[in-house]
Amino acid sequence: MAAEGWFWRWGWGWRYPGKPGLPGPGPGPTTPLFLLLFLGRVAADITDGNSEHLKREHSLIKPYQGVGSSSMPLWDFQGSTILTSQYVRLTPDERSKEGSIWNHQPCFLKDWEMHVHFRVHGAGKKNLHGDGIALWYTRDRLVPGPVFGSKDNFHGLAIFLDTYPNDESTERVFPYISVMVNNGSLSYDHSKDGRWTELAGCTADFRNRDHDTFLAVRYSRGRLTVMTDLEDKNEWKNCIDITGVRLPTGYYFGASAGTGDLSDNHDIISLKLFQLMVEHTPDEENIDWTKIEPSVSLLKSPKGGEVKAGWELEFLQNLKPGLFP
Ligand SMILES: *[C@@H]1O[C@H](CO)[C@@H](O)[C@H](O)[C@H]1NC(C)=O
Ligand SMILES: [Ca+2]
Repeated sequence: MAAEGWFWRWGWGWRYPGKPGLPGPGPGPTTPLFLLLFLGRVAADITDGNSEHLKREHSLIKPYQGVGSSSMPLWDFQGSTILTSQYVRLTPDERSKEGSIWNHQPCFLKDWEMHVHFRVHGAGKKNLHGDGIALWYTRDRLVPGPVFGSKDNFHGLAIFLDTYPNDESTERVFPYISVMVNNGSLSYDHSKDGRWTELAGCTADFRNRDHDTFLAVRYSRGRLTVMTDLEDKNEWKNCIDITGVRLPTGYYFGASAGTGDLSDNHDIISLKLFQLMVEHTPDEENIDWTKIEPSVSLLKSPKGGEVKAGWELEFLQNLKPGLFP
């Protein structure tokens, strides 16, 4: 477990991109043993926040040039979405609104990290606000629908920032962040907050904060990680970390939001996409990544029929005797 903790401190300890002057990632205060063991792999894995790894064509950054313009659009938007100089508002704090913003170009990066600067705020008191934001990496774009303002039975990845517990029997504390991978066959059950289709999730207190709130999504070598920075400390906190996720290249990034009887302002301030410098084996390089079907390999535990995420098993397998000198 120490290795795991160190890995994240090293790779994610600082939310440095976009905040000039912050120290870059450095080895955390843990044992040099792990440093030696993991340095090579980790060093290849992290984004260093360099502007050269920022992909402008997949990023949404102030001033929002090339958004919705007809000549050279980088992003398209629909529904209730409005642009100001300071933010992109997907929905206002009004009932029954839905809006989205979508990258114009498909993304062909195999390994990437998206940093999302967002705000969810409104006049509603506790549990009288909704519904939330969805972040997308999907085959289809700009199609309105019931899933946080976007279409259901989607192909690809969704990250839901759900502010309202529709399922009254839930023990979960909201706001709640969850991820879902879909090949078009699954439907998001809004009345259950997507419980049956969710792969992993965490509680995250991101609503009505008086400072900036951030989320990061990393996808690399089948590993999907979601981190949050909600406490104004410039530190990433782990929310979701699963492996066995297969996503094709050539899908679109997007963000959408919806309100119903309850509402909120759902704002995106920036979306920054970083290319991760990761090597792949020739075998991996040789397959056509655009043909990959979105899927997740969840492993049934032999005991209770309980579903075990791939990473748990992988972690156990990695604890072979002799690995640590
Ligand atoms: C799509 O996903 C469902 C459920 O996860 C699975 O049963 C089905 O085989 C998948 N279809 C394809 C074409 O991969
Ligand atoms: Ca909900």
